[in-house]
Amino acid sequence: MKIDNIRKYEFGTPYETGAVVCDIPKMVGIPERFKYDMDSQTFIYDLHEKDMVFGLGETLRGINKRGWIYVSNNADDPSHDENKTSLYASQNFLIVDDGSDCFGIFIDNPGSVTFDIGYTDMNVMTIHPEYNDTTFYLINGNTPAEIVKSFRELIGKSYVPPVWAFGYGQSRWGYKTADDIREVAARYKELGIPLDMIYMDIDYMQDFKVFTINPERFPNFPDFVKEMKAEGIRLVPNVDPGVKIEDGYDIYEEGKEKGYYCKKEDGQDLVAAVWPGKVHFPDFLNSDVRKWFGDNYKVFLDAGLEGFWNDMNEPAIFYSEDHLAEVFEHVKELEKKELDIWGFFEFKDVLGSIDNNPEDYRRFYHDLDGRKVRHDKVHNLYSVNMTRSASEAFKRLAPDKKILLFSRASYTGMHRYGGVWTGDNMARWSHLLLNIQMMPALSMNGFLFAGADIGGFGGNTTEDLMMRWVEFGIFTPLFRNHSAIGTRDQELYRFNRKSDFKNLVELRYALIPYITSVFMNAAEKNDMYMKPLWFDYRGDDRCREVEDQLLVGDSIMIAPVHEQNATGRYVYLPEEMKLVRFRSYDDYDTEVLPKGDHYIKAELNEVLVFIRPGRELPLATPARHVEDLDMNNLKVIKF
Ligand code: MIG
Repeated sequence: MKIDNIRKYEFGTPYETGAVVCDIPKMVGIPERFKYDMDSQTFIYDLHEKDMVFGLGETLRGINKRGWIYVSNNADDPSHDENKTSLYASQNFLIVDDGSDCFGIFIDNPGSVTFDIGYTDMNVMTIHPEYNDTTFYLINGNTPAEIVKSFRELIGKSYVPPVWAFGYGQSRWGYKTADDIREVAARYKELGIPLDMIYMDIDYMQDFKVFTINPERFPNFPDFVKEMKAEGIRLVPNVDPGVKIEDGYDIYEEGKEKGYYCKKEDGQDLVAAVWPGKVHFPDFLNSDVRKWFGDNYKVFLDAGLEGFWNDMNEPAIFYSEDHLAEVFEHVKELEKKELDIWGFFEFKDVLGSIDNNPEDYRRFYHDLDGRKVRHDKVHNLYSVNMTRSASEAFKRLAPDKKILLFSRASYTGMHRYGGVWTGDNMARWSHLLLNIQMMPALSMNGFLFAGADIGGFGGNTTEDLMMRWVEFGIFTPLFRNHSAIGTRDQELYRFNRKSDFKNLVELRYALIPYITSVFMNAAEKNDMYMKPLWFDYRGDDRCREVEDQLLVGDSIMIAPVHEQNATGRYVYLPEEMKLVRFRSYDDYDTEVLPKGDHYIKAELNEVLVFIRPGRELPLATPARHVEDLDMNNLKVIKF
């Protein structure tokens, strides 16, 4: 394929990241529109007064990224505060648009890349890769939508999950035994709340060893998988990359013998610690290692499992053996001195440096099929290749099956192998808004199958936050309630307004024909699943500032309520639309509203959907499982 509106420029010696699937001829010189500062190896663009910046996938702040600094450097950081610069993902595609002139750029560099988008100077965007080795793609087009399409052609088609993965999933860190899971299934069944998946977190493993199942907690595991499937529920386990160092553990020993782990400068395998205790990291950047790790999924596939979530693949490091030794040395020195106040802060900083330490990511190497590379230079590719390893294994081991697969960390290119969830958010209203604002940027970057932990992962949720979050989650392709061990229980049956929750989840199931058709269309035609209003109403300056309403496909707009105690909200209509205020799939009222600003009531159990002129919204009759939906017998609400 040749895409003639894309210009490609190379700096240094770029790595084969696998992000791009098309051959684009190389240009010489500096990318059009940009200045380049040789000394600091920085690309500079003067922002126009009206420029908006869209993209960068799973990042903090709003839909318009202007006014902050973002660092693509996959990080396991559970505090997603506004002042942070890195999350779990690095998706280096963005669009600059002033309303008449627009262009896109994709920075293909798997090391750390800093995007200063009007942070240092409100009128300047600078892009600075830590290591020079970069392929810079400049994408021209008449509209943001056109540019997205070209970019997506460049990076290849998005992952499509099995249809049941569009159902509702219940997850929680802390379901320890088969009986815990049976209980969850039974409670949902009792209330008649639809449910397609129950996720298994790390507690199912034997001593947190990858590809093991604790036989006491889960006796006769394949039978249990069958039993649950007969109930219409698929079990989806968490998979972590680190392999526990333990003599006699077959996977550890095989990887050791074959030299499949990431090595330090001196050739020794890196020793890091994660959940299993001390582990080695498989070198997923090597094709033999990918095949080996992937083949291990056979035990899960044989047990009847059809879905997986890849966690901790930034990779997260609780500590490395080497750095921990340094920390103890440092602490011993401090102990000898009498701590003055600066000594005290030094002491605190030393302890704070133990996990996810930048130095540790410079301590080990990959064998990129013959090219030895220090980890930090290709850091963001680790998750891609872990997910690729699974995806390629599924093609070999279960060629006729669609497998659900999504990952925590990501980089461009991983969208071909799996989806993403957005990691450890908190039970905060601001994180519901963040979820809304991340979704269109994920779509732009090809991550169509995406979603957040509904209700919030960390902290204690509340019934109203959960309900509002479900009301947004019913529109996200991945619709999963997940929370951390130690937090308040948040399965929907834990709350008082059980019938409202049931109505909302049923509404999701009624919407599945629409959701899956928008999804498939986006996957096949390289379109977006969720879009900012601006993308379809570019002439309308009022849409520049709409940060909490989204278009889902071409037929509807949503305006989720994301504020505590609100019984309505302001909504901007860029044209006349038909409001459908849902209380359940068959209990709603409708009203045609003119273009403009409106205050619209939405009680705690009500969902606002707006149908665009000439469009229609199909609704199925809900069922307890996706596969029981009658997709041919649909009711439609037309406008
Ligand atoms: O260090 O497996 O983001 O979803 O529940 C925490 C336990 C490890 C992080 C994941 C989260 C999961 C948790 N994991």
